[in-house]
Amino acid sequence: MNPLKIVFIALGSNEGARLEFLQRAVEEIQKKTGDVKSVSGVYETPAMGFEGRSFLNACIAVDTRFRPHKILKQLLEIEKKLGRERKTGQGYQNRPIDLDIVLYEQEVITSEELTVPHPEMHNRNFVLAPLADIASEVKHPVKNVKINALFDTLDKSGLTLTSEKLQLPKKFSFSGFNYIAVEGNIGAGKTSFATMVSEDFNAKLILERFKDNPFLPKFYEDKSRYAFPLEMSFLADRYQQLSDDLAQYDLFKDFVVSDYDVFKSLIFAKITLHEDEYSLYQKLFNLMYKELVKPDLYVYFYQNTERLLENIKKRGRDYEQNIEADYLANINRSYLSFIKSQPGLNVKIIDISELDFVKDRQHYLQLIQEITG
Ligand code: PH2
Ligand code: MG
Ligand code: MG
Repeated sequence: MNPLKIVFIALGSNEGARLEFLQRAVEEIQKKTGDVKSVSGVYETPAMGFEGRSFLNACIAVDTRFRPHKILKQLLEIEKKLGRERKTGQGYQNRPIDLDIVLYEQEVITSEELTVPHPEMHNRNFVLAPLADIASEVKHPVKNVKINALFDTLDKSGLTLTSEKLQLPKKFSFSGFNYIAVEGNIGAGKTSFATMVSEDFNAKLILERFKDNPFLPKFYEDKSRYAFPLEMSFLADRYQQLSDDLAQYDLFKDFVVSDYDVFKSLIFAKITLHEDEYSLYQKLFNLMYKELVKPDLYVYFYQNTERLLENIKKRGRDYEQNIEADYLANINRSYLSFIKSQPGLNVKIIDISELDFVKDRQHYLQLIQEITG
């Protein structure tokens, strides 16, 4: 999962219902590329560099996890979807929609398909005027000059700010939730998803600290010898982390999302412990469980065994590489029977076996919709 980056995109239209094309492009970018954070005013400018109807131009700022070349591909797809046909032959043509990457953080890219910053941006008032609305203090990474300063140097004849407004797309809302636990099998994608949600929706993130557990690698070597200390130390860690982190209210966050629920301890213990060990374990678990804040939503990601194994291989933790399909299938069954036994828990079981929410933002948004809707 890539970190969030900010990309500035210039929009232009000089054919058909120009404002509508700009607005539809904003909606498509929200779906495909990332969260549209701000929109500029809408400017009218004569077609520059060719004879044609005048343009409406605007710029938007987008939070994205995609790399520039991928975004270029997405923008070309959106242009096509909105009816743009690129005719062969040189020179500029009228177009219902043109979408250009103007800035991607402070990165400088020169490849055959893509140049960032946009090579003409500093000469174009139809780019700099809207860009200055939303990024006046941002520096052009090559010229090393702020956008508003670049704009000041340009001739502004022919440029008019219209009274038209672009709308920010409708956003999903997690209001009404205080604490969401994301659960699922080993390799289901709990951590990626919880992390994305926390970044995109301003939630406090609680991640399981499995890396610190010295018994985990040993356990995979010799299960029956190390299961009890492993399960005990997981329980102690999880109890401590959840009671600390959930009690500590963060004024600046809207809710909490975690990549596990404490019940996970019991589910795994039931599989890995001998019967007598398990009943001892259960006693302790119940004492601790009573004290903990419960999630108001428990999301269970169902993933098929084949893809779990694929994901485990991809993330490449040494000690996980010998996990067997049967063990994963068993864990899944145990989760489902646990869920059935908890009528008081607000659960959403979501089948993610057809989804790739890290690569495909539409899949991600589909999940967000299922969870919040
Ligand atoms: N885009 C061009 C060429 N000329 N002129 C205006 N006014 N607005 C544009 O967006 C524009 C242009 C190439 O993409
Ligand atoms: Mg262009
Ligand atoms: Mg273009």
